[in-house]
Parts: sequence; C-alpha cells; structure tokens
Amino acid sequence: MAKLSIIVAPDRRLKLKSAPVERVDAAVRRLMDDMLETMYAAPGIGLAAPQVGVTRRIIVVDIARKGEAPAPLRMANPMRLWTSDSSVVYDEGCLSLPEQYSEVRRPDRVRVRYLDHDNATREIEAEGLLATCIQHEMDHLDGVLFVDHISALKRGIILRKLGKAKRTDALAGA
Ligand code: GNR
Ligand code: NI
Repeated sequence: MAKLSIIVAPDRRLKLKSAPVERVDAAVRRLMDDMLETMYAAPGIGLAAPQVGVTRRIIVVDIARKGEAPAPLRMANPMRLWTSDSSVVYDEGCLSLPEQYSEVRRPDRVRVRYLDHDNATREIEAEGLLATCIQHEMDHLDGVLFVDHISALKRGIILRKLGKAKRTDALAGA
C-alpha cells in the first residue's frame, strides 16, 4: 500500500466532475486501498479519489472510532437511490480544507447503490454521521466541497484563508 498526497483548496482539480469507473479491477482496488491508508493516516473518516488527483467516481469511508474495529467501505460509482425528508446538521471538516469547520445540513438518511471492491453491485442505507460522510464524499465526485453548502460570506473567508496559507507556504518553500 502507499500513502497518497491530498490536494488542498483552492485548487481547480477539486472542482472537476469525476468520470465513472468502468469496472472495479485490480488497479481500482489498489487505489481504494491506498486511499484508505491515506485516510487513516490523515486521520479522516472519508476520502474521495479527486482529493488525491484521480478524477474517477471512487470513495472510501470508515467512521469507526479509535479502539473500535475498523469498518472500511470501498465504493465505486455511488448513486443516490433515496434521501430522507428529515435532515441533520453536523460540524463538517474536509482534508482538502485543513482546520476549517462549518455546520452543514443534509438529509439524515440515504440509500446508495455502488460497486464494491469485487465489482459486485451493493446497496447500503446509512443514517447519521455515516450518511453525512457518504454524501460529503459523493459531493467531491461532482466538484462540490462542504463550503459550497454554506453562505458565500463564510465560504469566501475560508477559501481566502487557505489561499493565503498556500502563498505563504510557497514563499517559505514548504
Ligand atoms: O475526516 C473528515 N471528517 C468529516 C467530518 C464531518 C463530515 C464529513 C467529514 S469527511 C472528512 C474527510 C474528507 O475530507 N473527506 O472528503
Ligand atoms: Ni472532504
């Protein structure tokens, strides 16, 4: 396995629409495993392929806490089948928006169809944090970040801060 580097906003690559996977073969499976390694190391509870520079519809998720048994989900071509009318608010973060958090309201439950690591079609019904995380990852596949769900004022503050940090790092040679 290999740890991949995570793209930080603002970056045009995070705004692209990812293309479907034709089938989950050994190369896609390896990418899923590398993404999981990258996510656990960060640490994070989800990661989408465009965050590591691959514009394909692949996400990984694991909301198990430290000390709990790992529960990795590997999903290709995830597709929303149903979302609840009831919604829930979480304080969201994103590995591509380091140290930035905002409350985002999303459907509380979702039903999603996807291809698993063996290219088998599966469906999952998720609620709470798992539902939020899966929706956050699926957004990445369409070039959408959590800041696109908050006010333009708050989004501007966060993106300007990150843009400034990038320019400072570049000058420092980081
Ligand atoms: O690690 C992450 N935490 C998180 C917290 C609340 C809602 C969504 C997330 S996903 C994020 C990792 C990430 O950036 N995935 O794309
Ligand atoms: Ni994210």
